[in-house]
Parts: sequence; structure tokens; C-alpha cells
Amino acid sequence: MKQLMIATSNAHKVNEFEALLKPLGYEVKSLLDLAEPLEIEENGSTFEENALIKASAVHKIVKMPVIADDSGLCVNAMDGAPGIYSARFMGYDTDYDIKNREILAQVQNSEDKGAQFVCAIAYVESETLQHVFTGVVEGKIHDQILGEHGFGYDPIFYYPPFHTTLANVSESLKNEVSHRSRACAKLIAYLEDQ
Ligand code: ITT
Repeated sequence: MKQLMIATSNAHKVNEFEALLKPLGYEVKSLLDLAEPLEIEENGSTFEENALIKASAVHKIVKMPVIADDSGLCVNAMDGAPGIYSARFMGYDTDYDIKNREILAQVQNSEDKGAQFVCAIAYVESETLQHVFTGVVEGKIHDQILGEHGFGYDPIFYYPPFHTTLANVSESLKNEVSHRSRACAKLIAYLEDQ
């Protein structure tokens, strides 16, 4: 079985990547499988830069093919925030109920409710073989927190074709359209072509 290390400690991301990559014959490992916790400073200024920083740093340590995802929510009415700061917005450990309420409040009186989830996936096989693939899903900030599935900002992300939020549909339905699955489809096309 082909092995891929996912440079993330976010268990939700691991689950989503497993669902996407396992059917293609990949065994997915993550930072959660390492004996020691690994913290990588994401000091880039774009999703793509941060994904490459994470994947390259982990590749240096584990010396096997690594993918890293840097992702987030960009809200038009907030000039693209929280963007690359999505995990850090209002503090890493702040409950998403509080973060989501803050975004609802900031967008409430704005005409433009548009928002995008963006995901950059970096693939690092060696110091010279590196690629980044990006996926985007367009939606709107909903008028309330809705749904129990998914994670993070899913309960406020209204996806018009589903007529509801991404937290209010099954994981497999979210995976059909998500920014992560779109970026992952590009990665898979590349891997299958190698
Ligand atoms: P790693 O760096 O260990 O991968 P992280 O959670 O810190 O984990 P990011 O820096 O990429 O990951 O931050 C992404 C944040 O964007 C994430 O914590 C969520 O708040 C949000 N996000 C990303 N994808 C999402 C999705 O599919 N649904 C809801 N929120 C998402």
C-alpha cells in the first residue's frame, strides 16, 4: 500500500483526507501518529505558502511523501478575513460557537454575504519535487448557526446548491463539493499520472 503522511494535527482533516485517499489505495498517516507532538510555525502570507512550509518541514523529519493542507474561510464583508488566520481567529482554543457568532455579527448588516472556503494542498516528495494544488468552494454566510456535522466554520457556511450549510449535510455530501476535495482531486490526478 502507498503511504502518505498528512502534515496535520487536525483530526477532522485526517478523517476527510482518509475518506478521499483510502479508496485510491493510500494509507494515510498524520502528525497524530508521531510519538512527539510537532508544532510548525505557519509564517507564510498565503494558503499556498503555508501549505508548503508545513509539508516541507514535516518531509525533512519523516522522509516520506508528505501532503499538507492550509485552509480557511474568506469572508467578503470582512475583506477576506479570517483567511489564513482562520484557525487563529479570536484565539486557537476559542470555541467555534463563539467564532461563528462573531462572523455572523460582522456580516449581519452587510449586503454582500459571499464567502469562500479555500484549501491549498502541498505535496512534497523530495527537496526538488514539490507541488501545490488549490481548491475553492463558493457560498454565503448564513443568518444562523446550523448543523452538527463537519467542523470549524461549516455551521455558518451556506452552500446554495444544497440550500443549507455544509454542517447540515452528511460528511460524504460535503466531501463531494468541498474546497479540500477539489484541491485533493487535483492532487490525485497528479499522483495517478506519476
Ligand atoms: P493543521 O495546521 O494542523 O493542519 P489547523 O486546524 O490549524 O490544523 P489550518 O491552519 O489550515 O489548520 O486552519 C484551517 C482552519 O480553517 C480550521 O481550523 C477551520 O477553522 C477552518 N476550516 C478549514 N477547512 C474547513 C472546513 O472544511 N470546514 C470548516 N472550517 C474549515
